[in-house]
Amino acid sequence: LETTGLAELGAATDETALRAWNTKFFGDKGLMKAALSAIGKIPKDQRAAYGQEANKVKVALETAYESALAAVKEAAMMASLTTNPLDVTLPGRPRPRGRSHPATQILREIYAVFADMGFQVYRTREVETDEYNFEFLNMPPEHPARDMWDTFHTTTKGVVLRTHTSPGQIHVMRESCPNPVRVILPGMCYRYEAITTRSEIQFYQVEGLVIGEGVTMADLKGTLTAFARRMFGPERQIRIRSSYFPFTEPSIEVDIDWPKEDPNRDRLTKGTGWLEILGAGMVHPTVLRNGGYDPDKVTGFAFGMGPQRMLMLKHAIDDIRLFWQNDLRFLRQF
Ligand code: FA5
Repeated sequence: LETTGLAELGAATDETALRAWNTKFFGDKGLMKAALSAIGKIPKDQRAAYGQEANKVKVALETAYESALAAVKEAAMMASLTTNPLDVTLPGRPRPRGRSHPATQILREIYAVFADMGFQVYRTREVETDEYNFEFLNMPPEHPARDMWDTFHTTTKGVVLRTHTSPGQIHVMRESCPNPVRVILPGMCYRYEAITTRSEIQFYQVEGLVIGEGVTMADLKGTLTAFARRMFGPERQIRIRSSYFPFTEPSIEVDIDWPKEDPNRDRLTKGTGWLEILGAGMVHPTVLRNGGYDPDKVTGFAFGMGPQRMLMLKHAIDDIRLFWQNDLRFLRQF
């Protein structure tokens, strides 16, 4: 059996032939099994010797089979390597890497600055009722200040796309009252206005709201100054002008000075050297009351900024429409 086995194994030159050989000798109905079970017919005194001999044959054939199989596999691999040579020294193909949108990047920068000052991020809805977008913010239905925000109305009466992030103030107050508040509210806003290089119908705002005992205008000023320094560099000055919003009293607008050495200064600041970045003020007592707070016990400040306009300034981007056009030539620069 050993002689025929080895001879037939030698004749098998590929894996299929080897596997057929294995079935013939070691399969359930194979020759080796038959030879081993034949031990019952051997006279008792010869059985031990027969068994030993049979085992030797089995081991010899098994070992020969394993090495023949390994040799065939090795040969197959070498053949495939020479027909399809693989050059491991070639440089790899670069995988195109995605990146976050510039608007997302500037938002994250803003979150980081405010996080360091202890502000939490709070998200609220983009679809609001007229009450939250206007009335609770001290703008009753016929209030002329509503004209400041050209509004997208929905087919449901009294439901609008928020024109600013300020309605989030009311949500935060109603959830937090009577506790102090220190949050920023980032999100998308919508305005039914003419699209220009500086105005889109859809844009981000970041609202800020702080409420507590003894919160003053000085806190607002300090917070915004610290923010502007971190965002635009430690040399920057901020200028505070008085302004008007129905939901803050007093109200201010904040400009930052633009570096004198920047050749784009005049164009970016319309020749003034200053650039407006946000509106802000002390939360109006009526708004505090609408949020559930007692204006005799607590005060607060709020601000609303346009992160995309800030990014435009930092990088001298001269058209806000580039943000949503998804032109890769623009997006890849950030
Ligand atoms: C407001 O929306 C007030 N809610 C801000 C505020 C909050 C005041 C809290 C007081 C207290 P305003 O309409 O000025 O204000 O918008 C604020 C900022 O949003 C602007 O300075 C600008 O950066 C950005 N912004 C406004 N409209 C557009 C637009 N159409 N496209 C891009 N950015 C815009």
